[in-house]
Amino acid sequence: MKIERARVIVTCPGRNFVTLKIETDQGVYGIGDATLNGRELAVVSYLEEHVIPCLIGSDPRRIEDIWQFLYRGAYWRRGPVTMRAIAAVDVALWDIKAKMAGMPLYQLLGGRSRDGVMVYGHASGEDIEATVDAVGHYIDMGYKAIRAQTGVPGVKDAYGVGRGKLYYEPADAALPSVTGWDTSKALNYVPKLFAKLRDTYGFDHHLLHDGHHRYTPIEAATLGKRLEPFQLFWLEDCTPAENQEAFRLVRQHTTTPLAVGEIFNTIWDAKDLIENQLIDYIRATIVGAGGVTHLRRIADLASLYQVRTGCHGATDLSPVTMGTALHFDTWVPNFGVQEYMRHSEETDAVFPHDYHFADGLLYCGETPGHGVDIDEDLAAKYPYKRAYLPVARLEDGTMWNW
Ligand code: GCO
Ligand code: MG
Repeated sequence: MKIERARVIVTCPGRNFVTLKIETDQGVYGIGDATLNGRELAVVSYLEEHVIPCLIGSDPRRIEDIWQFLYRGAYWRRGPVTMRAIAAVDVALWDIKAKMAGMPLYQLLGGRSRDGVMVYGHASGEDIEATVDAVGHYIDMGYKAIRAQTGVPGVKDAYGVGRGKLYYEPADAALPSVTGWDTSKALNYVPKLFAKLRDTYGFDHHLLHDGHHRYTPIEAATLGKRLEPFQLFWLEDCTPAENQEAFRLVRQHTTTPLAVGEIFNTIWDAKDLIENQLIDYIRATIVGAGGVTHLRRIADLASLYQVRTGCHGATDLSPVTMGTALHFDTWVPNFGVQEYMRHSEETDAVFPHDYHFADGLLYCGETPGHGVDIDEDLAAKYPYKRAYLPVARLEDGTMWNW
C-alpha cells in the first residue's frame, strides 16, 4: 500500500483552516488539520515544500515510522509549525488506518472508557452582569462545565469577551488589533465575577477561567488564592509556561487547580510540570502537539502523576481536530474535560462530521476513521483571508502577552 498523493486545502468559511488530505493507491484517504491561527501559510508551505515530497510512495500504515521520520529526520525539532505539520500527517494516517480496519478511531486506541465526553463552553460578557447572564444561557443549553470571562472596566477589549457573539473569534483583522491589559484591575474584578456566579447559580456546575498568560507567578498565585472559595474546575494559563518552574510558586500558594498547555508542542514542554505535579490538567491537543501518536505519550506520562487531560478546542482548531480529539477523549483513561467552542454553520458545512452534543457531553460517532470529512467544492468557495490574532499593550503602551 502506498501514499499516492497528498494535498493541502486552505479554506475560510468564516475563519481560516488548513487541511491535509492524503490519498492512497487503494482509494482510501485520510484528512488531518494543520491550522495555526494567524500563521496559517507557514504550515502550508512547510507541508507542501518539505513534507509532502517525502510522503509520496511511502506505506501509510507505518504511522509511527513516518512520525519519527518527520520529527527526527528534520533535524530541527519541535515548534508550532513543524509539529502542526506532523500532526496533520499523523491524523490523516490514523484516519486511513481506522477506515481500513472498518472501525471508529477510538476502537484502535484501546476502546471506550466512557459514554460521552464532558465539554466546557465559553460564556463571556462586557461586565459581570452580562457574563452572569451568559453563564445562565450555557446552563440552559445543558452544559455541565462553563468557562467564564468578563470584560474588565478600564481595560480595552479584555481577552475572551465575545462582544455579542455566542463564542468569541479573536483572529479578527488583516493586521493585529491592539487590545489592553491591566493586571491589578483584573485581579480585583475577576474574583467578583465568580462570587456572583456562585451566588446566582450555586455550586452544581463546573466553572473555569483562562488567565491567558497575563499574570506573573506571584500575581497568578494571588488570583488562585482569591478564587479558592468559588471552587473552580481550573484556572488556565495563569502565567507563561516557557519556564516550567514558574508554576512551583503558584502551586505553593493556592489549591485552585491549574491547567496549561494549549501552546505546547511536545512532551518536553510539559515534562517538568507533570513530573513535579505542578499542574492538574494538561491542555495539549491533537493539532498542537504532533497528532494522536504524540498526544498519547503525553497523556500516558500525565496519568502516572494523576494529571488529567483537557484538550484545547477553540474555533481555530478545525472540526477535524475536534472529531479526532473526541475519539482520543473517549479512550484516554485520565480524561478531564474537553473544550468546545462550537464552529459556525459555514464551517460545519465544509467539514461534515458525525459527532454530536447532548446534555453537556459530546459524543464521537461510529463511522470508520475519525468521522470528519471535507467538502472540497464548498471549501473552494471560501478563499483564504489573512487574519491575525490581537496583541495586548499596557496602558503606557508596553507590549504584554495577549
Ligand atoms: C482557549 C484559548 C484560545 C486561544 C486561541 C488562539 O482557551 O480556548 O486560549 O481562545 O486564544 O486558540 O488561537
Ligand atoms: Mg486558553
